[in-house]
Amino acid sequence: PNDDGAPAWKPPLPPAPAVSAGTDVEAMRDAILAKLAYALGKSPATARGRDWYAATALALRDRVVDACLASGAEAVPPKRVYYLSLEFLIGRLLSDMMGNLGLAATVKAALGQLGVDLDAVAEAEPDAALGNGGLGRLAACFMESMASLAIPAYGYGIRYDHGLFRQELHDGVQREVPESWLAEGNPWEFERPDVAYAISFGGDVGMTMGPDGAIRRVWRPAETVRAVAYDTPVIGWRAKHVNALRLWQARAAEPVDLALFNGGDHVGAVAARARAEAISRVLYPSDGTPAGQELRLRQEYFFTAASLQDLVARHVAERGDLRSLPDHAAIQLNDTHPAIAVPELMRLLVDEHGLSWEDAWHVTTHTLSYTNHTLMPEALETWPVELMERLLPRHMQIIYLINWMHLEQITKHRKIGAEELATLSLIDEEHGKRVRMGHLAFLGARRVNGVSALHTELMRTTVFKPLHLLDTDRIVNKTNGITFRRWLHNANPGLTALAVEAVGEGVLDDPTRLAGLAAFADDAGFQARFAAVRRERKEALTRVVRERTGIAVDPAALFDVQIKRIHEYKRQLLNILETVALYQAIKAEPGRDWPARVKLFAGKAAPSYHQAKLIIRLASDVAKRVNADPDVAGRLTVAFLPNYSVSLAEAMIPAADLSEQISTAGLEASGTGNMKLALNGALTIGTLDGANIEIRDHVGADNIFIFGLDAAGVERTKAEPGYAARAIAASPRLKAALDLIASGGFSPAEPGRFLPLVDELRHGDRFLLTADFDDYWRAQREVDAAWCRPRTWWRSAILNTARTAWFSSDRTMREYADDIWRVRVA
Ligand code: B1H
Repeated sequence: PNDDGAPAWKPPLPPAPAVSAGTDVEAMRDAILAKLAYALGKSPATARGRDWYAATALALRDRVVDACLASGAEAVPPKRVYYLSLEFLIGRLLSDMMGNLGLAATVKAALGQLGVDLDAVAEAEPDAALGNGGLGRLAACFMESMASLAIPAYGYGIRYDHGLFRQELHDGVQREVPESWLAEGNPWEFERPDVAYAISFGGDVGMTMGPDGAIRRVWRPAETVRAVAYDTPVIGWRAKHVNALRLWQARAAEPVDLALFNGGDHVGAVAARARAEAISRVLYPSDGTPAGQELRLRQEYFFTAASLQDLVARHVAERGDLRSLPDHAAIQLNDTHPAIAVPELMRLLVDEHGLSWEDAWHVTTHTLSYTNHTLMPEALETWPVELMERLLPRHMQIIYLINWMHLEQITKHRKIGAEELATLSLIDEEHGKRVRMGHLAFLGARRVNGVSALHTELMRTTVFKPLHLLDTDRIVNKTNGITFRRWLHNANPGLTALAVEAVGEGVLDDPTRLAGLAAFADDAGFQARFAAVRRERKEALTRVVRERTGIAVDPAALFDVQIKRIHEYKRQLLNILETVALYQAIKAEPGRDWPARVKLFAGKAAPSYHQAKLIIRLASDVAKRVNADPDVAGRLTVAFLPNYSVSLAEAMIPAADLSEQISTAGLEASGTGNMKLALNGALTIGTLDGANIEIRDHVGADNIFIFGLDAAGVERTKAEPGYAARAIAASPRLKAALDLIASGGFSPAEPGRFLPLVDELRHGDRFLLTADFDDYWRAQREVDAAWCRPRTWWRSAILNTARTAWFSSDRTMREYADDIWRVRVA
C-alpha cells in the first residue's frame, strides 16, 4: 500500500489472446473478399477505401444475421417495446458491430492480411446523422442498450435521405451544406419492399352506419403516400440479442402520371411523386425551435401512422384481439414529435378495428408512454387547429372528443374556474387556437417521464402541474444514460484496457466494477498510466484540430471542451466572455505563471437562429485575435472545430480534461455529453442543472467545479428587474470584456458586428450570464489551481471514471423496463 493505505498499482497481467484462432481470421478475410467481388464487383486492385468499408460491413452484417437466428429472434416474445422517435443520431456503426460481435481483432487481422488498414476503412463510413443532438443520440444509446439487455424492441423513425446538415465555417460564418450519407449506399440496412403501408392526408370525414346500427366515421382522404420499411439490425453486447431499427421511406402511390408524361409535361408528371417523397427527404435542423411547417407535421404523422399500422398488424397476426395490446406492446413516445399517436391509435382501434371508444381509450392509455425532453416554452410543440383540421380532419375530431371527456371528468367532480380549466385544456386559445401536443401526449400516456431528477421535479411544478395534480403517479423520473460500449470501450480503448487491467474483464459486462478504480486513485503509477492514455488521445486530437482549423495546440495544455448544439441557454457565450476576460488578465499580468489552456468549441446552430450563429462567429473571431497575440502564446489558445458530429465527439471526449456544462439552471433537461466526458475522466465545470446535479452526487463535490445560481436562484433573480445592469456594474472584469467585444476588439473591420449579443446581455439577459459570470470566473481559477497540482487532478479524474457507472444507459433501460414498460429483462 502507498501512504494513503490504498493498494499499490500492480503490474499489468499478460494480455489475453486477442484472436481465438487463425482460421477465424482467414474465414473473415475470405468473407470480405467475397463481398468485394460478388456484392460490389471489385477486385482488391481496384477497391477504394469506401469499397473495403462496404465489403467489411456486408461481411459483418452476415454475422449479425447469424447471431439473430441463433438468438431465436423468430419466436414471439411475451412483450415488445416500440421506441418512436423522429431522430436516431447513430453515427458510424462499424466499430459498434465489430465490438459487440467480439470481432474487432479478427477484422483488423483479416484486413491486415489484405494489406488494408482497419482505421482507414472505418474512416470511410459516413455518419448516420439522423438527429440534431442529445435527444436523437439518446435514442441511439437506448437502442444499443435494449439489444444488450435482450429487451425485444423495434426503433421506429424516418429514413431521411439527408441527415443533419454539414457545417462549413467561412470566416466564422456557418454555412449549411446538405449531407448525403446514402450517396454510395448503406451496407447495414435491409430494404423491405414487402413491408409498406398507405399513409393518408387531408380530405374530409363522412358517416356511415355499421352492421350493428351504430354510426361510424369514415375518413375520405385527399392524398395517400406509401411508407416503405428499411431495417438496420442493432446487435447487443456479446451478440446476445438483435433488434431492428425500422426506418420509413416515403414513396408516391404512383411513380409517374403517365397521361401527363405522354402529353409532354415531363416535370409535372413527377410533381406528385416529388411532393410525396419530400416527407423523408431531410431532417429538420430545428433543435428546440418549433419548425412551424406543414411538412414537419406531415413527417410526424407519416412515421407515427406507419409504425402504428405495423405494430397493430403484428399484434393481430400473433394474438388476434387488439384488446390485449397493452399486455404485449409498450410504445414509448420520444418527446411530442410522435404525440399524434394518441388520436391515430384511437382512430385505428375505433374506426378501423371496431372497438368501442371506452375499450380503445383503455388500450391506448395502457400502451403509450411519453418522455418529455424540455420545458422551454419555445420548444413545446403546438399545432394550429386550422392546420390539423386541414391535414388530419379525423384526428382533430378525436382530439376534440378526448378533450371534452377530459374536461367533463374534471368539472364533474369539482367546481373549477375558467382560468384553471384553460390550463388543463388540449387547446391553447391564447395564441390563436393551437393543439398542445405535450398535453395530448400526457393524457394518452400511462407514464410520463422526465430525463433527470431536477427536470422531473420541474415538470411537476411548472408546465405539467395542473395535469400532474389530476394523477400524481403518472410523472416518473428516468435519468438519462449513455452506452458504455460506444462511449468508453470503442471511443477510448486505451482507458478501457487500463480499466480491464486494474479491475478485470468483468468490467466490460458490468460497469459498476469501475468502482474498483477508486482504489488506485492515489496510486502514482496508475495515475501515470491514466495520464498517458489521456495524452495519447490529446495528441490525436491535436492533429484533428490542425487539419480542420490550421490552429496549432499544445497537447500538454489543459483541454477545456464545450461540445453541444449552440444555444443561448447552453451559454457558450459565457465561456467566450470568460475567455476574453482571461485574455485581458494574461495581457495585464504577463509575469504570472498562467497554466496553459486550450479552449475547444464545437457545435451546430439552427440555420435560422441568428444569435446562435453570431456566437459561433464571435468564438472564431476571438480565436483569431487570441491565437495571433504573442503576449498570450503558449498560455491561451482558442479553436472552434467545424462540423461537430458523433464521430468528432468520439475523438474529442477521450481527449478532454475539462467538461463545460454551464447552462442556466433549470433549462438543460439532462445533458448526456456531461456523462460521456465524466466517464472518460474529464472534470466538470458546471451549474446545478439537469443531470449535473446527479453527476456531482456520484463523483463527489470535491471532484467537480460547481458555480452559479441554482434553479430557484434563477427564478428569484429573474423576478428582480434590472439585475443585468447591476451585475455588469458590479463586475469590472465582465464590463471590460463586454466593452472590448462591443467596441469591435475582435471585429475591427466591422465594430458593431457583435452588438446584438452584447445588447441582449446589457438589456435583458434572459439566460443570466451576467448574474453567473463572477462565480464562473472564480470556479475557472479553481480549475487552474487544481490543474497545477497533478496528483489531485488525476485523483479526481480517476474518481470521475470510477464513479459514473450509474450513468450507463443499461441502468436507464432497466428502469424503463421495470417501471414504464413492465417487460422482463433477461
Ligand atoms: C432535447 C430537444 C429537442 N430536449 C426539439 N428537446 C427538437 C426539441 O428539432 N426539434 O424540434 C429537437 C430536439 N432536445 C434534449 O434532450 C435536452 O436539451 C437535453 O438536456 C437532454 O439531455 C436530451 C436527451 O434527453
